[in-house]
Amino acid sequence: MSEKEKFIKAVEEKNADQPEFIQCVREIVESVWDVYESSDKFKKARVLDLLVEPERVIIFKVAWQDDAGDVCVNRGYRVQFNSAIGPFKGGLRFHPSVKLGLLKFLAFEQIFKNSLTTLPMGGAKGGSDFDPKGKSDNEVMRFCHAFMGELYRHIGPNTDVPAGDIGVGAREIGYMFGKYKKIKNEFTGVLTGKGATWGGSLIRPEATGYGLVYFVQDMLELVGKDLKDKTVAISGAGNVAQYAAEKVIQLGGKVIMLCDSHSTVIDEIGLDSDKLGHVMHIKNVKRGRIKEYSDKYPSVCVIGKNVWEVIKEKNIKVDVALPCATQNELDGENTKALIKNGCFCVAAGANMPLTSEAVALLRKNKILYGPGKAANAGGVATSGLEMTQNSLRFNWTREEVDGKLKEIMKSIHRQCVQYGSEDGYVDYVKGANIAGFLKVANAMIEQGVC
Ligand code: NDP
Ligand code: 2IT
Repeated sequence: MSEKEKFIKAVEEKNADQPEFIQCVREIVESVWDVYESSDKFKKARVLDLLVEPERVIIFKVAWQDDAGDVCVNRGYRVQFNSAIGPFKGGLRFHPSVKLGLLKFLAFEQIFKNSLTTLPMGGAKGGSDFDPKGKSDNEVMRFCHAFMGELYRHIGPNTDVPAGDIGVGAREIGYMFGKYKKIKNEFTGVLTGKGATWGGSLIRPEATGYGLVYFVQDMLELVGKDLKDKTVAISGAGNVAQYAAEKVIQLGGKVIMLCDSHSTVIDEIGLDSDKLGHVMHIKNVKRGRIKEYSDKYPSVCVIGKNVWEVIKEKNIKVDVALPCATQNELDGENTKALIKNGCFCVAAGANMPLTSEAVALLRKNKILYGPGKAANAGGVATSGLEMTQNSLRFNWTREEVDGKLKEIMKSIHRQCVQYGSEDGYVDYVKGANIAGFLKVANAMIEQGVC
């Protein structure tokens, strides 16, 4: 067995019940191994062994009462993975599937993503198995207050700055910020994704989706293509999917599919801003299901499967695919169908939305593929810009933040090209992993064994 396989096997044995974490570690180790092995400095410092162990994991009880007065108990987590290049930074996820292994993968991925942004942020992730679906605003508030009633001890504007992720949006950030401020008696930039009138950055709500599409533009430009009149399939109907769709439409692309965890809508004419406004109303205001889209636009087709299954079953032609829902949503079989149907670019709005088999197929077929740590880094990058504005006690305009976001996405793209170009094909997986790794590994070594 090679040294690399021995290393991966040891990680597997130590984290046997954490498949997503192992999947993510394997991908990064496969990419950086040659760089690691050829460096005495990295090997002597055992930098990879140090990297795969989180600095700290916090697990806590969250007790709260529902509207009927019944006691509810959830589990809260914060994985503070690596702070070599800045304070811990990363989102909070509220979803019934949340457990330690899932958050370890997300926090590990975040280390390299944050490194790519060019900003000084370490990697973290947290959340709870709490399900906000079907809960009243008051129940969500009581849960968020109880969650922050413990988390506040472990975070701070110079220590760890959480933000949103699946199930955590502006409403939840507001409740958590209110509780932190009350307990600590201080108004600081301890969370990002705050409301625009109380410390939030303009463009942060849009940033992940917009940044994803800016990254796609950069990928396409390099091969002499653009988004105009291209057919685009987007999975998800939440924060990332909505603003990815908005930017694609602004750039003249045709968004024909969106989905949520229950069904996919196919709108062959393509969404426009009115239709997207309706999706935002259904998902953000009514907190309903995407299938309600057909109540107003009856000509669309609704199918109770995800976007990628639907493309395979109905042989739908798409040029660009943007998975923006969740991890491992796009598997090998559905990727084969995408390729067969002419897709030439896939970029991940979600974190690790492709299975390992799906990624391998895209790379083998030399399809442009932007992995999440590069393509969706615009969200956390703009969180970094929110932290800067909070420190300056100043707010930039929409145009200023959007301009900086575009520049950051270009810089990430350049780093991927620098480290991932091979025989005229840019392997963005390899490029992103090596560029992200080098900065963090060097910082760890410069700080000594600690
Ligand atoms: P939201 O909660 O706003 O939306 C998530 C969307 O994905 C919803 O439409 C949800 O469906 C759907 N979804 C969630 N889980 C599943 C599932 N198991 N199967 C099918 N559909 C599912 O989250 P975000 O848009 O913020 O996050 C989406 C992805 O993007 C995640 O992977 C997240 O980690 C990643 N990401 C988010 C960033 C951010 O700034 N928010 C930054 C970078 C990455 P339903 O509506 O039915 O719940
Ligand atoms: O996965 C991610 O990058 C996020 N959920 C955003 C994290 C952040 O701190 O803005």
